[in-house]
Amino acid sequence: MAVAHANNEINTQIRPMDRTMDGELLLKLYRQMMVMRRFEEEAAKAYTERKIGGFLHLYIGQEALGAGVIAATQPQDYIISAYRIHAQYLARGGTPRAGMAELFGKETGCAKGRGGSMHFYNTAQRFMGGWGIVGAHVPIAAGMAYASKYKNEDAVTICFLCEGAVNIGPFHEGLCLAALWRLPVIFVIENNGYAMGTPAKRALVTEDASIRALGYPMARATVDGWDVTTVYATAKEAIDRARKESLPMLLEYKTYRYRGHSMADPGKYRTKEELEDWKKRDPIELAKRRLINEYPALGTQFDSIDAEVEAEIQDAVQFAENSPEPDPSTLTDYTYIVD
Ligand SMILES: Cc1ncc(C[n+]2csc(CCOP(=O)(O)OP(=O)(O)O)c2C)c(N)n1
Repeated sequence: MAVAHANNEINTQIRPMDRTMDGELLLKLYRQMMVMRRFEEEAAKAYTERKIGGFLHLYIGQEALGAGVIAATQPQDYIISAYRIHAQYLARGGTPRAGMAELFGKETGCAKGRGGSMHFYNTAQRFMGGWGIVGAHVPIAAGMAYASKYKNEDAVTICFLCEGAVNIGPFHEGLCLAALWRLPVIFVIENNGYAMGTPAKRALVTEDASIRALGYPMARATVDGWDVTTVYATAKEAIDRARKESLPMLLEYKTYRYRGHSMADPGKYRTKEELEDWKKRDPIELAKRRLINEYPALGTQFDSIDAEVEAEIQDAVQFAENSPEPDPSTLTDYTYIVD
């Protein structure tokens, strides 16, 4: 992947690249993607049993992005995201227990049961949420990167957003500030093809949302987002460069969500064939095939990993079920009034 900044060549396509990945890391990412998927499948089940209220947006199908990008970060880096965030939270070291308890609205949740599906937090690991207003977190990401730069911290901010955000005003405000002040921030567009029921091709004007970077200008790339090794390699290159040169980038991955926009959406705006076609690129199956073919010695561990993941997720559900509700007397804690 070639990246460039103002006054340099700005790449328009991703070139073939070395996707070799350490086998142990690939196995770790396979496990992580399994945790993400089983976590959300159980969440969907609990939602239909009315154990979870509010909205529930699932990431199923997109797992290679959360896993691959976050694996390329360092502990001092910041992550901020929109509302389809369970998987990213898990990739950043959040536990299935605290995540599931948050969905169940319990005191033991990662936002003490106050946030729910869209507002997972884990500030200890610099996972800064969880934002429901489309595009509104983009300038916040620029602010976080500004703070790191101001404090001479060696941190890069990763801002996940989806393609529906790239027509929103704050997206452009955030990118403008990031380019103007040369901030170490990677805006990661998870282009899953739809903003609710609106296909990207009916809203974006261009096929690649990363084209929006040209107006500032900043480096950009559009990459296939279903092979975790590709995602990791491209994200690592982008993040390393942002850290070294203190520069922003707009990095788009093409992906697909298998489920509707939220649990309330049956997804009738797309055909079964389209969905089945994408499932052939399933990121977890792809990682498994790569492990079997490229690391046969490691590829024998799937059964025990899958059983371990299953136990971890069932434990998380039990933990959430058994945890206490927030005490009503704490209703106004963590809220504030501006006079
Ligand atoms: C400013 C704003 N406008 C409208 C909404 C309602 N809304 C919630 S999600 C969504 C679609 C966003 O699509 P996209 O950014 O592509 O994310 P995806 O759901 O595909 O991950 C809209 C319009 C909102 N939350 N914020």
